[in-house]
Amino acid sequence: MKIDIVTIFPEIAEAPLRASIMGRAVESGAVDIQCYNLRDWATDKHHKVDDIPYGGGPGMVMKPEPFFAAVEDLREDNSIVLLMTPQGKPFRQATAERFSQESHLLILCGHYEGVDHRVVEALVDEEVSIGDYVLTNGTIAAAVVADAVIRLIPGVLGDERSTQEESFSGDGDQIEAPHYTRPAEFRGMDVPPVLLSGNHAAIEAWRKKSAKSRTRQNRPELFKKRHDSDEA
Ligand code: J9T
Repeated sequence: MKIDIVTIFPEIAEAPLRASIMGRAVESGAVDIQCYNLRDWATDKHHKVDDIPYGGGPGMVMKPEPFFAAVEDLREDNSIVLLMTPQGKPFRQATAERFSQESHLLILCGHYEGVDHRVVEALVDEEVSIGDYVLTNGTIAAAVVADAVIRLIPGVLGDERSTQEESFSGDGDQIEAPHYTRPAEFRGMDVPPVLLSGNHAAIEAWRKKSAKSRTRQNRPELFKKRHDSDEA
């Protein structure tokens, strides 16, 4: 898979994508990631990428020309063009799964003030938001999408089972049970004895019950959705 990120801050996207699991995914050839500077497609002397808004109001709007030139250079036959924006559709685990099946993601990063809407209308396949908050720039959001997608590419994680059994995957809509590792007792806090019992059925039952109560506690809206429709 190939992921291209177009941003005015390529250095913000580079660092997280070159380290740890994503760095290894790049080195192994499972994914090819390139970060491009949008200013390289600005044709004026000052490499200007924004301008004042038509209709007035505060702040600046990102100009269409550099985005059009960048996409025309980087787009391929099978590309999906994404724009990171707080006005986008919510990015979920199911979205990451869908994107992980694509051969080329071309991710455009906006600025918090906005992007000329002709970019959205003419170039963008999907506007994507990583949550209901505003960032200074979409670059960190692009790195979030790249991370969530890359770890789903077969072979990138050692243990494929870990992506199938985790929060939000499969029948999803529930968060995971708590995890523990050694030591069994730490500062007077014990690991739940069932996890040391070797009784796999009892461990499974404990995990189900804990997942349910943690979902109720931390994600009441997910809990309600799941338990309105079935009695799991
Ligand atoms: C400027 O971009 C953002 O602020 C942004 C992008 C994607 N998702 C968000 N929630 C915010």
